[in-house]
Amino acid sequence: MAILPIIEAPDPRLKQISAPVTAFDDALKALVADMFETMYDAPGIGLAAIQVGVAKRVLVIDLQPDDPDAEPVPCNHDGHHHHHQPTLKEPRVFINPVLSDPSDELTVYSEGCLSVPDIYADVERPSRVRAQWQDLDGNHHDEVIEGLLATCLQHEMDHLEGILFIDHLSRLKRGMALKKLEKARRAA
Ligand code: GNR
Ligand code: NI
Repeated sequence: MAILPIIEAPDPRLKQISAPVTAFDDALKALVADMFETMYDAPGIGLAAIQVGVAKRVLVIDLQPDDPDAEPVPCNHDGHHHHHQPTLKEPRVFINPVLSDPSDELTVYSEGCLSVPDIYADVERPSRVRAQWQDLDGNHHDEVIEGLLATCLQHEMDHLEGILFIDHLSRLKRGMALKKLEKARRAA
């Protein structure tokens, strides 16, 4: 297991189109394990393989990365005892994902990206999509996905096509984001 370096914009590797996975072997399992470790360390809720320099159609997502600073939640019926209840990890792997049947309904979410650090901007995407994908054993899955998972999955799918969330912004806003990124990099 290893935490891998995350590639940042405007690195041209992020514009590559990723290739389908054909071998569901130990190397793929090792890549996915490293991607989870890298994503939890960052921390982020999703990661595409190209963000660690591997141009393969592999995504990992966990909307509930165990957060030690999570808000305490009331867990007794009387509501008086509030104690810390860590969120449970919910790791999901999507290999060779295909999205279809986008809903007409759209959802706006203030997105961020580990490859575009410290930049956040509203992006509008279909609220629901049909997703078909394979798991680590090559088994096929088919589900309608909604909510934050739909937003995140569409963000990750874009990475497989060489698209970043800032590519959905107006030229002006994208220019401002890239300038801010360049400035932060010069200061670092
Ligand atoms: O950690 C992440 N948060 C996020 C927030 C809103 C929409 C998408 C994301 S994915 C992002 C991690 C990342 O860059 N994945 O490619
Ligand atoms: Ni991203």
